[in-house]
Amino acid sequence: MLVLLKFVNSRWHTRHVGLVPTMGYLHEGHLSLCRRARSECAHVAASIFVNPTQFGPNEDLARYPRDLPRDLRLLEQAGVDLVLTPDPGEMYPPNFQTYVTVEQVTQSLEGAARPGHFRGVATVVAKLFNIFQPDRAYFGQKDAQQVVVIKQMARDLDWALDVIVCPTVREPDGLAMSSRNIYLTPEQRRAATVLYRALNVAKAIWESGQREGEPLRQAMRETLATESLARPEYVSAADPISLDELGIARRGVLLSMAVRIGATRLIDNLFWNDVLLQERLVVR
Ligand code: PAJ
Repeated sequence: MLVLLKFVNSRWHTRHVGLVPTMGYLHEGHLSLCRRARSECAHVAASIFVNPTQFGPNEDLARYPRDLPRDLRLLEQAGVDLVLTPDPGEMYPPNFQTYVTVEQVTQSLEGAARPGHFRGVATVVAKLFNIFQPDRAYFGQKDAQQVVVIKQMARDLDWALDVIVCPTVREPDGLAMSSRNIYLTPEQRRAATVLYRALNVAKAIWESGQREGEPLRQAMRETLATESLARPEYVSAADPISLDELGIARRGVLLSMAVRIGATRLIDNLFWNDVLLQERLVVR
């Protein structure tokens, strides 16, 4: 039992430190998180670290885009006070051997497609939470499962911080901003708009009252099939809390997909919430 006799620490009732973890090569999506943190926190820290433990052996770790001078300029303009840009050897020194595994919500979707990915994400985010001791940490809805995993971890491991989820920032044609969009040729870039189109077709069906998962998945598959350059890896209409594929929706839906366009793997999602969801995937 913990008995609170008096408030001895002002951090218990004010919001001081905001943290925005990133892998750099920043775009408006990242910067929207920084601006949000700036508007809510006395101090704003960001990290730029292409985290090797969250990449699989055949993924794009070596060629992940990097531009530190530009990133630092953008972060300064967005009002960030402090940036951590560690080397891999500083985050994972020789003999490093402790990892964080979040069990159930990492089994499906990105977790199934990218084994070990969320172990790497949870481990590095845990380290960043310990290094910065933030009161608020900012993440994008673009990586919806990542948010669910981090919220689960923060709850399970008793971090007294708020995980704030910010809306996905999109290009004018709907493509979700991503550091990986730079890989796309002009033709692939045009084809990539099919992800958001497919999500919106399913959204319209949901809004017409459809609450079964399969017709929503089918509508997304059919729309993706109209684009010959798009190779879907998965298409999902899942329960937004358990992330299990939906039979019939009871508490909203998370529509998501991973699609290869050429060699580039893109993800996107939309979701609808109800009262229960406020707990898990709040986008304010
Ligand atoms: P990264 O892909 O660089 O993204 C950093 C943060 O920016 C994440 O919270 C992500 O969801 C958010 N973000 C990316 N694109 C966005 C968009 N279009 N709109 C809004 N937010 C967007 O996600 C990671 O890095 C890493 O996994 C990390 C959490 C830093 C751990 O290594």
